[in-house]
Amino acid sequence: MGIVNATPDSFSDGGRYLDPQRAIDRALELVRDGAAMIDIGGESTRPGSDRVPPHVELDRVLPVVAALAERGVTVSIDTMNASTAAAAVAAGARIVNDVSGGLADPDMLEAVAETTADIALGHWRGPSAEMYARAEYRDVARDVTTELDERLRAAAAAGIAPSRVILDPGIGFGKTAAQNWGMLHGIARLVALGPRVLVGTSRKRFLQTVLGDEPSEWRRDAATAVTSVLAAQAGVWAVRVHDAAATRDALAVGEAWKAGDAWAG
Ligand code: PMM
Repeated sequence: MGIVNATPDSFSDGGRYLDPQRAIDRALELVRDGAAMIDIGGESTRPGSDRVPPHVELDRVLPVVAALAERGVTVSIDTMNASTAAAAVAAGARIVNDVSGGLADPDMLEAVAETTADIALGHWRGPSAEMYARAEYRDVARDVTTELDERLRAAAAAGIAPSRVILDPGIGFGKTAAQNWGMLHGIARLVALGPRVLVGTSRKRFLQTVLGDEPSEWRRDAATAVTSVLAAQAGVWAVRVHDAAATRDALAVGEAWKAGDAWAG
């Protein structure tokens, strides 16, 4: 899943793709680089960021969603607003990606239930401005899996079958760097729950645990590509990345390594 943030302030690509034509061009480039789908966002969720009004978010994303859907691209809409989700699906989006797992907007699950779109439910313990205050876990992989199971049940109660649900552990959301690594280490527990799993590590701050302070974009993309391979090996369905080419190459290397047993004596 390739990322295009049509925002002025996202963590990594903020300001680059606010202009719809630039966002569309970037998305098509990601598809050429091997992305199977494109996630479009119009509201930054970086730690400490404030919410934007839904009409501002919608104005940013709708022309991009419509243009890409028209070209046959599988589009995911990254939003916590039911009204934005519904409008984006009407314009051709196939996945609603809600990092709050349907908790930020009480109308979200019902709005998606009325469509045929899939929904990605992220693990979330509150708005970005205050999320680190809630970063307490006894066993992060177990606790996140339990909380996402509750969101899966809430979706089912609203009329969204589990086959339409994708679960995301919310790397960087309400978790310290150590907790993010603990979550990735235990990702198989979430995979075992059943629904497809999506993981987003791309260029995130916790990678500095291994990269050190102020790593270049190139080094963050290389580290992300490694997480993509390890996620795939753990049974994860998709990874959300800024650099589709690096992840595509890394996944191909992982596949070749696995296929190598055909040549072993
Ligand atoms: N992370 C961000 C935004 N949207 N969606 C999903 N499903 N999973 C994520 O981990 C996730 C997301 C924040 O990162 P960005 O500012 O680089 O887009």
